[in-house]
Amino acid sequence: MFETIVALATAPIKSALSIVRLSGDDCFFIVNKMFTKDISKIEKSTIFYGYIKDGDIIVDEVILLAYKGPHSFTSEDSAEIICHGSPLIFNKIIEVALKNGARLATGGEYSSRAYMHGKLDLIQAESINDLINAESEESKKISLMALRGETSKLILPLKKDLGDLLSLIEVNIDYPEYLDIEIANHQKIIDFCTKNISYINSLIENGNKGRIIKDGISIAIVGKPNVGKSSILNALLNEDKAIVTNIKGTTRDIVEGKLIINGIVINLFDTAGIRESDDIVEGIGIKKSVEKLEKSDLVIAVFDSLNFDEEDKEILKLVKNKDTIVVFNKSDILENKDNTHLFISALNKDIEPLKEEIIKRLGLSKKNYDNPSIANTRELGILENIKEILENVLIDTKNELPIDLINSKLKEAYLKVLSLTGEDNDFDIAKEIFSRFCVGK
Ligand SMILES: Nc1nc2c(ncn2[C@@H]2O[C@H](COP(=O)(O)OP(=O)(O)O)[C@@H](O)[C@H]2O)c(=O)[nH]1
Ligand SMILES: [Mg+2]
Repeated sequence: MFETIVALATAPIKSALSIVRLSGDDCFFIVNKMFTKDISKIEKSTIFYGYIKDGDIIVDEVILLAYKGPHSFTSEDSAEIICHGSPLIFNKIIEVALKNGARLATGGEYSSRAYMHGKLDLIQAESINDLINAESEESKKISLMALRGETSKLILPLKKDLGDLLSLIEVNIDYPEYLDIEIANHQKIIDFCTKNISYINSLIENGNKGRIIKDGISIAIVGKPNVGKSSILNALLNEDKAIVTNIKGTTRDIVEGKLIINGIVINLFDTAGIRESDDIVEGIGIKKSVEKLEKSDLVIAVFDSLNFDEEDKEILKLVKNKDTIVVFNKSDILENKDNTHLFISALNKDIEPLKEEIIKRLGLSKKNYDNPSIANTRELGILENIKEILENVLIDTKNELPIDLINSKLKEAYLKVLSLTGEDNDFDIAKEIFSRFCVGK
């Protein structure tokens, strides 16, 4: 029994039109009580023109799209009421639906039902949220490929190989007396693991690139005071966002800016110059700089082209474990530039070499944008788990452990594979995922 749920699918603001959605077993029954036409006889989907009414009182003139399950997004009987976009009207329509037996939908409940009825797998469902939150054209592309089921297909070869191996082992264990079946020997398992660990590695590598395209990356600009960090932020953003002066310690708090290079969202963070300081406020800023540096995906470490001193060496120590681009700023005051370092001049907006280096470091080519990739953090985490299990299986197999012991680990890996798309029917996980969605989606 799927209760009929109702929610506003559009933004809760005044606009030309708004959409109120209903879905559930009693959807048509409830709609019939509040609409001037009978929608219960439709075959697949039909558009109606009519009036929403509260008893005998007309609430609004609307267009109503009715979908007979399974020909709907959720697979249930559904309706979308396109009404005039006034909060007074859409709230009233929701109120009337509630009065007639519907209940308010929770966040992501429509998508969750589509998943429960097998219309979408979890990878597709997760992509809906990603699609809504996409901040760049390329990010949208990746999420759309996932929604269309292209990404889920990447799992199929692994699932098939593992399924075949498991059933072969089962047959060997259950029917040892049969001579004409293929033997599940250690070599077969070794071959399976070698092939599929490498396949998973390629999925993870592409997934991480996809994740960068989808979610963007964070870059912290660090260095000692006055080397031109804020000027670099401004030059990259092409606006005067951070205050620039020749007074050391001008930037005290993190200044953020968003930039899109090659379709990738880059979250830039200008930080307070790192140095020994007795000033309490500046000291807090410096602490924040170091924290930001540690959390970012990539660091731009800035030095002055003319002087490199002990303080700079400290900065180099701080970034030694991070993926770092070292730049020498103020190249305009330099007579001879060699090719061994990255020279830029934020003052003259001469920062192309830095932009090129950022793109190079991201390791992205056009190819990454046009192929599906498992770019979701949850899904990537599961792939890492599966890889770990298979690596253990490989060690056990090479040590010639009994096959029935190895079998239980392979089964564990298989369950993880199913959990990628939600075929393991772990509804708690699904619930957690859908709770992050908006109401009405
Ligand atoms: N000549 C020259 N001066 C620069 C350049 N970039 C920044 N400056 C100057 O250096 C001083 C400090 O710059 P700022 O961006 O505030 O440095 P921050 O403390 O590292 O954020 C200012 O007076 C800037 O005008 C550059 O490329 N060339
Ligand atoms: Mg600054």
